[in-house]
Amino acid sequence: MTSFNYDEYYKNLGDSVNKTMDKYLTPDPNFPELLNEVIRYSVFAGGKRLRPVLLLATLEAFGIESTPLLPAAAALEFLHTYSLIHDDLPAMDNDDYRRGKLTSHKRFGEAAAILAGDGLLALAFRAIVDCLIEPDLLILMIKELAEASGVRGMVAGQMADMYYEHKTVTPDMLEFIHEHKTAAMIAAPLRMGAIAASASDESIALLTEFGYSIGLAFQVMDDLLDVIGNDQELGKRSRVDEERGKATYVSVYGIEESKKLVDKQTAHAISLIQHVKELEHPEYLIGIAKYLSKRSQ
Ligand code: GRG
Repeated sequence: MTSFNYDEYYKNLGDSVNKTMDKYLTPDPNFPELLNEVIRYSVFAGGKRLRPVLLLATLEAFGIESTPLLPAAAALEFLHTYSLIHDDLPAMDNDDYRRGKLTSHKRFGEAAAILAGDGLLALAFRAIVDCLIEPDLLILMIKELAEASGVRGMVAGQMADMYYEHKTVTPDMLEFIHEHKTAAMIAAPLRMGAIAASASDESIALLTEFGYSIGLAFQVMDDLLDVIGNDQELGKRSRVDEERGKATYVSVYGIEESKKLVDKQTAHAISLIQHVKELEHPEYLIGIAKYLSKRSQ
């Protein structure tokens, strides 16, 4: 018997997401070419596709065909890309590079980058409507996406992150920032997948906690990679964080405690998955949790 190849499985899911996004971004001669160019530059700059892959893997873990929900997967990545473009702007993190390439505003100018981000945010909600699923479930999925990305989710986390710059940050504040800025958008695909699968409230709650746990582990790992990663760009970002007076898990807890926190959150997440009764393939989600705790980029 051949063993299941996780890398190939996740890569195939990511490829399907790329193809779906490509369809939504076909150039249209009736609209400004620059807008599509900035958007395509940012979307296809080499992201990991974590959020859409989490959605598709959740659906398949429940034994559900994921293809009809590819527009929701694309929506998650469109939204994520908008957040990165805006996060890099001079008014926010003022970064020159992302994923080893010039940031959108450095390459195309600030106005074009702002508009590309705005366009992607709207495109996310346009795309998700194309999911082939019962309308009452789709409405709940759209609500999840809006909540996770909006004023009670990512935008609130980003605001708190800016507000606490150059201030003394307690562990509780740090948790608030990252629970909202990063983890909410990682828990969202799990909740959306569970909703699409008509999972029980108990299972949705377990998957939500799984999402927040791997989301926090992901953020701690991100802070660790800034300090101990090989990538020059990542190293540069950590200096920028320091200059801007941003608290990170490493600055609050230190390297060794941060590594322990990643392992603790990952182990907790994996222990929760065992209790989600309806899952046919819990290993798809356990595999992602393990991959994230060992990632090098
Ligand atoms: C502008 C409203 C608004 C929000 C921005 C996502 C975000 C909020 C800021 C990004 C800052 C940052 C580097 C956070 C650390 C965790 C994180 C979200 C990393 C980027 O996500 P990855 O690693 O990116 O999934 P790729 O490049 O793989 O898509």
